[in-house]
Amino acid sequence: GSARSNSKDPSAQEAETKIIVNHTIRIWTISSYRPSSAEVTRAQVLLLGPVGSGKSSFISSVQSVFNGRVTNRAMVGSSSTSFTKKMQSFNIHGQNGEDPTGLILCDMVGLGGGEMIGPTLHDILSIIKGHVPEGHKFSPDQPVRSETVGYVKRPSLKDKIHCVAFVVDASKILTYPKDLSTTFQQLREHISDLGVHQVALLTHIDQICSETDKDTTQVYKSRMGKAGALLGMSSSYIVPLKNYSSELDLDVNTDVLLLSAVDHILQYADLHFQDHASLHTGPKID
Ligand SMILES: Nc1nc2c(ncn2[C@@H]2O[C@H](COP(=O)(O)OP(=O)(O)O)[C@@H](O)[C@H]2O)c(=O)[nH]1
Ligand SMILES: [Mg+2]
Repeated sequence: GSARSNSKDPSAQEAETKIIVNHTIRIWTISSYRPSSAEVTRAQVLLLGPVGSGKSSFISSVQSVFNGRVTNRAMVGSSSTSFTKKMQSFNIHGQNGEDPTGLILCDMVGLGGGEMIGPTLHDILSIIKGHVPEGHKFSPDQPVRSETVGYVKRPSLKDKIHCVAFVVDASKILTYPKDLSTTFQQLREHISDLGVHQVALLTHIDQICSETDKDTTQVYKSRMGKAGALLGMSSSYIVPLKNYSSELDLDVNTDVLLLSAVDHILQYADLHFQDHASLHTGPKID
């Protein structure tokens, strides 16, 4: 409120204004994002990570930022139901739900690790290549094949995944099963072979902050390092964030991190479009 802002020193108030202005600009920039390829109208991003890492919450949270209010989607927390066995794409909409942004986030069943059965490497790669139809139900004993209902035989750029975002929970980074790291590295190798760039989202950072009253920055730095090791990724590809989980109102600091994540994702999706364009048209001779 204004009463509180009045008691602040001018520099703090200036900083706060700066955050709000940046926030507005960022929402506007992302809302008006369009892929740099004429072949596609939206960047399709696949979220991959263990059950409970916050994939569905991320989609819901990003949607909330653009809606201007917290919207909770039913898909959050539905860990072992059939809901998560399907692939679902969510078009992120602008304020008032009108203009869709140039971003589609794809949610799917969580990766295995331990005794959980997740999607197979084959099925994940089929999605990325654009063969899998929307709403396809994954089943470990029925791999995606050309006989699969709705199978896309000759996928074009618009059917494919343009960027992969790995999602890991910062509060569980020390206790994830060891074979999860192997799964990630294997996935990364194959996805890189397809020419698709990858980033990572480190969720639940609000929980690691409450774990200790001591030096939070130290804990935070160490978790970023651990996430990098788990994924075999440099920390410059990892964005820390907190999803909206139980709060009723938006918070500008939470929004800022969520928007950074989206910005980061779009940057790497666009890199894919640029790579793709130069592959097909070659250098311009002028
Ligand atoms: N505190 C906190 N809880 C989160 C965060 N992200 C997700 N959650 C909660 O973690 C649980 C699992 O999240 P969900 O999005 O369903 O994970 P998914 O299985 O990867 O789709 C839910 O209860 C969420 O409310 C976060 O950043 N912070
Ligand atoms: Mg989910």
